Amino acid sequence: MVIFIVLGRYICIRCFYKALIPEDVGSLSAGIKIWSGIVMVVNDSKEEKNETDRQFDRECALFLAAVGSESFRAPYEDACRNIREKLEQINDELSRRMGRKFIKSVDSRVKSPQSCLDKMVDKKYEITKQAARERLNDIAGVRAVCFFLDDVYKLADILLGTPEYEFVKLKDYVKKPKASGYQSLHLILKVPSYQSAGREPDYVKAEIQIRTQAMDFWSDIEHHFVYKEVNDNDLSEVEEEFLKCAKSVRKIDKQMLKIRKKILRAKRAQA
Ligand code: 0O2
Repeated sequence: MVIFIVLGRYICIRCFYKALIPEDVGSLSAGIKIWSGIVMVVNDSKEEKNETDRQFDRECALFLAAVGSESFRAPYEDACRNIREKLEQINDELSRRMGRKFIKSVDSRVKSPQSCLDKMVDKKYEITKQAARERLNDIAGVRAVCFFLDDVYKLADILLGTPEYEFVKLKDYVKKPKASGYQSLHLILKVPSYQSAGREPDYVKAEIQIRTQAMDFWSDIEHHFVYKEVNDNDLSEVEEEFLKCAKSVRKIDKQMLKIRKKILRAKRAQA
């Protein structure tokens, strides 16, 4: 479009100067005609763009209503509840066996409609509830925070061995942290939702993030200040600092594990 405008202006100016020469007076009106033609093309394409924007806005509004509806959200609420109950059972059982608390805390949420929409737009997915159901792994999200590094893997193994759940994907950002320094183990599972009694359960995807306290501390702060921050400022220096902290978190987690093992050995020696 910019090329059209520049070309149009050039033709008009040329025609105008040519019109100053008595034998070429027709050029001025030709120039004006060309210019008006270009203005019309530009206006038409603006109209088209506005129509595309309006269509997109309509799709988004429909999507937000669908994804915000009770019928869409209920199976995900159910899946979160199901996982929380399972984690509670695991925690009771393992804490008793280990003689220490196994899971420190559990949080869950169903992703907000706006957050679903932002992710769909970001990932250039089709803006429909069907696509959201199929492509978003974390509409139901549960976070389990453990005390020690090896607990993270122990918990993941137990969940993977739960017959009720269907395995979808495992993302190990503990072994291979993200470029930001983010560490966490993500387990994506299909979890049953018993919405209507007597019927076969519906399965929906849920993401379980398992991490240590130290990883959680880092992730919470980074999420707040960098990850979701739309910021025009250059954050590279801050990101560099976060990366350094992530390395420290890694070290601390390893040290804590060593300390726990040392204490255990000492206790056994005393017994
Ligand atoms: P929110 O608001 O926290 O929910 P996928 O479709 O699963 O292949 P996805 O979902 O982009 O791809 O997977 P990814 O990169 O594994 O991220 C899933 C979630 O992990 C994110 O969800 C964040 O919660 C968290 N996460 C990922 N990278 C980072 C990071 O660099 N820093 C922090 N603090 N958290 C991170 P959402 O939906 O992006 O955000």
